[in-house]
Amino acid sequence: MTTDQQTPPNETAGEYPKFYYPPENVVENANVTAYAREKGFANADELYAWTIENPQQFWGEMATKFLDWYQPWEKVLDDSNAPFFKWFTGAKTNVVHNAIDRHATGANKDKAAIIWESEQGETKTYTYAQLAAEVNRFANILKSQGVEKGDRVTVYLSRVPELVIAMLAIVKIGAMHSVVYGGFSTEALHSRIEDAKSKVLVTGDGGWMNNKIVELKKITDEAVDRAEDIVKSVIVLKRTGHDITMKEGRDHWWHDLAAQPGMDDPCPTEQMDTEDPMFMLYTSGTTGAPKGLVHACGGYQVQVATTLSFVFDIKPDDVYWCAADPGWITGHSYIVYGPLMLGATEVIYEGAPSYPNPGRWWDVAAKYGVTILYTAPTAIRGLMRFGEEWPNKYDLSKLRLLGSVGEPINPEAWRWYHRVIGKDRCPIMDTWWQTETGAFMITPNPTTPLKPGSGTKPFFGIEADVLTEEGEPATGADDGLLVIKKPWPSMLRTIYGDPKRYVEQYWTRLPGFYTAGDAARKDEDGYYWVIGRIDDVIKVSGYRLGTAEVESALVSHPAVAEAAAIGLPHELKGQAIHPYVILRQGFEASDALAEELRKHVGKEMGPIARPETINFVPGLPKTRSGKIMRRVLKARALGLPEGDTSTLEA
Ligand code: 6R9
Repeated sequence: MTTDQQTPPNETAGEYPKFYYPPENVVENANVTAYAREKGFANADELYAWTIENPQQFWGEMATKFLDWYQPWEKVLDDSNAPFFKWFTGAKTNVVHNAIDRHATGANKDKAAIIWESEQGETKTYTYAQLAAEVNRFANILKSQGVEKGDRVTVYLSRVPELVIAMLAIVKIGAMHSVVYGGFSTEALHSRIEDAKSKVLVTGDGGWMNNKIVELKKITDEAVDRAEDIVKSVIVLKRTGHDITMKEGRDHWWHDLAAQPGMDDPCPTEQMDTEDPMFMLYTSGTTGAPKGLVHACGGYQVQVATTLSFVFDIKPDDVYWCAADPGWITGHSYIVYGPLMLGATEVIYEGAPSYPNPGRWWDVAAKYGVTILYTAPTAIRGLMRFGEEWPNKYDLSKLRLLGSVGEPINPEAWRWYHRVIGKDRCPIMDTWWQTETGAFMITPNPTTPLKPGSGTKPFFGIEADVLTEEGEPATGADDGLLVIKKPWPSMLRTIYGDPKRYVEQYWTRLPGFYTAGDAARKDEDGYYWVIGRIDDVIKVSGYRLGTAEVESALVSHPAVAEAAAIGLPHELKGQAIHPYVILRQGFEASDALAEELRKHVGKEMGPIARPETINFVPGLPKTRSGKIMRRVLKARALGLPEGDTSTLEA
C-alpha cells in the first residue's frame, strides 16, 4: 500500500511497494473467488492453471454460467480450419436475448439498465423493460427500411442511449452493425460506408461535446454524397434540434418512423448460428484502408460476459460506469453488451469530462453512487492536471474497483488514480486487449497483486507469451512480440471481405500464433508490460489511428505531394500526430498553410486526428523499394540513433 498521502514517496528512492495488494474484503467477496472455491481451488492462480489445461471445459462452463442458448452447442471449439476458428458450433443464440429479452421478462424487468446524463445535465433512465420496448420498436423501424438478416447498418451517433438501442435492434434482427465513432469525420465515415455497403445509416442531427454541436448530419451528408449509390435510407435522431437539411425520399426522422403503424408490434429476436457475424468494427491497421473486423454471435458473448464478471466483479447492486464511447470496441463489449448481459445498472455520460468544470466526472460518479469506474489513461492524465481538489469535493466512497484501457498507463497516473480517486482501497484493473480480441486478454482480477503500469497476467483460459522474431521466448529486460498462443472465444473471425489479409496480418509473422502488433516485456514474476505498437498505428487519446489514413487525408489536399506521419509522445494524449509534408510545386511553406492542413485532416478524419505540427520537408527517408521509413523520422525527431538504415535510399 502507498504510504503517506500528503507527501507521496519518491519513486526513485525505492519507497514504493513492489506490489499493491487488493483489500481483503474485495478478494473475499469477489465473483472469481467464489468460482475458484466452487471448483475446489485455493486461489485464482490455481484456477488459471486448470483453465489452461482445460480451456474448452472452462469456456463451456462459462457459456452456461452466464448465458442462455436457444439450442446447445455440439463442440466448444472447432479448429479444423485454423486460423478460421469456430466456437460453440451447432448452437443457436442471440446476444439480445441474453442482454435484453430475458431481463425484460424476468426479475430485472424494473431494474435500471441505463442511467444516462447529458452534458447539459438532462437525465434519462431506462429500465430493462423500457429498453426492451425501445429496441423492439427500432427493430421494426429497421425492417420497415428494408434491413434484413446479414445486412450491414452503419451507425454514426453521439453518446446517447439511442446509440445503444440502435446497436441492439440491429443485432436483434440478425443484421450487423458497423458503428463509426461520432468523433470521426467525412472521409473516415465515407470509407467505412463504402466498404461495408450499408444501405441504411443511422445518425442524428448533431451531438454535444464541450458545449459545442458536433455536426453529425452535415458530415453524414458529405459522406453519403460520396456513396450515393449505396445508402438508400438515412434515419435521423433529433437531438440538438438545430437546422439541418433532410433529403426527400432518403432521410427520415427517427420519431416519424416510430409513429408508423405497427412499430410497437412484437418483433422476434432472430435465432442466429453461433458463427453468424454479429457486427463489424473498423480499425486502423498498418497500411491502406481501415479494416472491418468481424465478430461472431456465439463466442463473443461468452468471453465478454465472463471477463466483465470476473474482472470488474459485477454484483446485482453495483452501479457500473464505463466512460468510453460506445463506438469503440471498449464501448461495444463493456457498455453495450457486457453489462446488459449481466443484468447490471450502468451509467452513460454524454459529454466531455471537464465540462462545465473539471469536477464533472466526479460529480456524476458521486451523484449515481458509482461503484466501478472504467476509463482510459488519457482521461486520467487530463483530469489529474486540474489537481486533487476537484475530486476531493465529491463523495467517491462508493467506488470499489477502477479500470484502465487503451494504452499503457504511466505509473504516475496509475498512482494518482489509485490514491486520489480510489483512496488507496480500489484495485485498478489495467485491461490489455484489442478490437481484434473482442474482450480482455491480459488483465488483473480483483484478487491480483498489482504493479502500476502492468496489465499483470493473462485472463483465465488465455495463453500468451512474449517472443522474439525467431519465436524464442524474449528473456530478461528484452522486449519482444506479444502473442496469443491458443484461440479464444471472442476472437475476430476475419477482416470483412478480405480473409487473406486476416491470415497475413495476424497469423504469419510467427506461424501458429496470433501476433497482436504490440511490443511487450514479461518480468521475473510473469507480469506483462505492454510497451506499444510495433506497426504504423498511433494511439491518440486511446483512439487507434493509422499513419496511412492521416497521410491519405493530407495528400487529398491540393498543396500536398507526399506525406509521412509519425506519432510522438504527448503528455495528455499519450501520442500525437506529427506529419512530414512535401509540397507540390507552386506552393510555399507557411504557418497559414500548416494550419490549413491541420484543419483539413481534422475535417476529413475527425478532430481526434488533427496533427500537432506540420513539418515541411524537401524529401523523406525511403527504402530503395520506395517505402517511407517512418522509424527513421521518429528516431530523428526524438534525437535517437536511427538504427539499421542499410536499406535507406542513398
Ligand atoms: C481495447 C482497445 C488496441 C491497442 C493494443 C495496445 C493498446 C489497449 C492497453 C493497451 C497497454 C493496456 N492497448 N489497452 N496498451 N495497456 N491496458 O484499446 O482496442 O482500439 O483496438 O487498440 O491498444 O497497443 O494493441 P484498440
